[in-house]
Amino acid sequence: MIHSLAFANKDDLSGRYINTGRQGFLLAMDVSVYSLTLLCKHAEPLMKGRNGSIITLTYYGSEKVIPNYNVMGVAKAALEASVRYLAADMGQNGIRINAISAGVIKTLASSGISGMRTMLEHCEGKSPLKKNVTTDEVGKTALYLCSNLASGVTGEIIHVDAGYNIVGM
Ligand code: 0WE
Repeated sequence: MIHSLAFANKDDLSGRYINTGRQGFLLAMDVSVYSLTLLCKHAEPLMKGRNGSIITLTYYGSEKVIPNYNVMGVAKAALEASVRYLAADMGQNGIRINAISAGVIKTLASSGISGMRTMLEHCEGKSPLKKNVTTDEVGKTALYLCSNLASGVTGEIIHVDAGYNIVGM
């Protein structure tokens, strides 16, 4: 099962995080975090004893402050913690769950986010592999996590970001 779902109000993805209202906060957490827990609850009986694999998508804004990512950064931190607790719950049924922390990717959806071009150029220059990752590269890691090659991997956050997250300066 692939959980690839997130939402925050556009107003909550700019300016100061401190101004996030309760409704916007709860909406982002509900759609972006709780949805995974609820999907897992319903998937568990279907996957039980069948080597199930669950994947969710996250982003570096959960670990470090990325300008304007704001409430989504807080939601992704909660999502990553959820992956660990869900892994502990579902391990007994042979179900694995992991997150892919993807680098910034140029897509139709991301072109609507202001400052995206600057972020893509920054990541390309700073990452060890000196490039932006592609949806294909994220897909290949998803295939690995779904496959028997990852039979010993659960509760993990795997970065697919050309190494961007390891660089300090
Ligand atoms: O997780 C995301 C995108 C999440 C997202 C994007 C939108 C835009 C349109 C959630 N909700 C909405 N709601 C909308 O109305 N990313 C990792 C991509 C992303 O989004 C950003 C980023 C990056 C990177 C927003 C601000 C700053 C950086």
